[in-house]
Amino acid sequence: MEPRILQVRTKILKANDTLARQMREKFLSKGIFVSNWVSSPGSGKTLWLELTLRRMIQRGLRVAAIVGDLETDRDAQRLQRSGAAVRQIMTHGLCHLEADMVEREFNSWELGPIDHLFIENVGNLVCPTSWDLGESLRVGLLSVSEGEDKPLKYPGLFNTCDVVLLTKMDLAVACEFQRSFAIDNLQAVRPGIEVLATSGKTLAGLNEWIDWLEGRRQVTLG
Ligand SMILES: Nc1nc2c(ncn2[C@@H]2O[C@H](COP(=O)(O)OP(=O)(O)OP(=O)(O)O)[C@@H](O)[C@H]2O)c(=O)[nH]1
Ligand SMILES: [Mg+2]
Repeated sequence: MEPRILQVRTKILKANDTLARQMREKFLSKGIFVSNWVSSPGSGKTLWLELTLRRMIQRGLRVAAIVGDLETDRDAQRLQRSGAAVRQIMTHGLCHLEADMVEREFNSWELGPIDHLFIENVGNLVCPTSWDLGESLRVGLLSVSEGEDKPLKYPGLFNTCDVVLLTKMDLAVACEFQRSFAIDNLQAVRPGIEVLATSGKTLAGLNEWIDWLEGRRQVTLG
């Protein structure tokens, strides 16, 4: 990359990091646990998030979600079916969310107290990597039809995740998915990473996931 372009890019990323740090402190001081969901397009973020929101509401937790897409508010409409407050950000060509977009949306929202704020990022295995959104947890998803090698091919993204959900496990046999190979590859790029196997169709892993996530919130907020 040309030195001048590199300088501008570094400056923009630094400004994003500074804002994201402030946002994280603000969210945590309000008792809000923020998670940023990243994965390739179609790997199951919206379906699993809708199920997560629904189940958390059933458990009496206060939840809200922001979802980013290049175009359409289709995902927001799907997530709203859970009963949660949801906002859609349309990026009109940008392949990731940035901290100031989330901040603007959050500040313009009349939202009561919440326990969890979920951010579904734009589907992409590269662009969201360097953009901190003020989250306390980064959730990666890897669906069984993508191939077990994706963590090795996109180490930048999987390396920034705290937990990875293996999604669409109901299709694992048809895709000849080798779970242990996928887990080994995830461990190679991020040793010690938590991995959970899930299906949005059979609901496999849902209760375990909700328990894990709520546990993380409680530990983080003390
Ligand atoms: N069989 C099966 N299909 C799933 C599962 N999860 C999601 N799908 C399907 O996969 C397709 C994509 O799911 P979405 O939830 O829209 O994926 P996404 O990651 O939100 O996609 P983008 O927002 O476009 O990046 C939909 O047709 C879902 O019904 C699953 O666990 N099993
Ligand atoms: Mg989606």
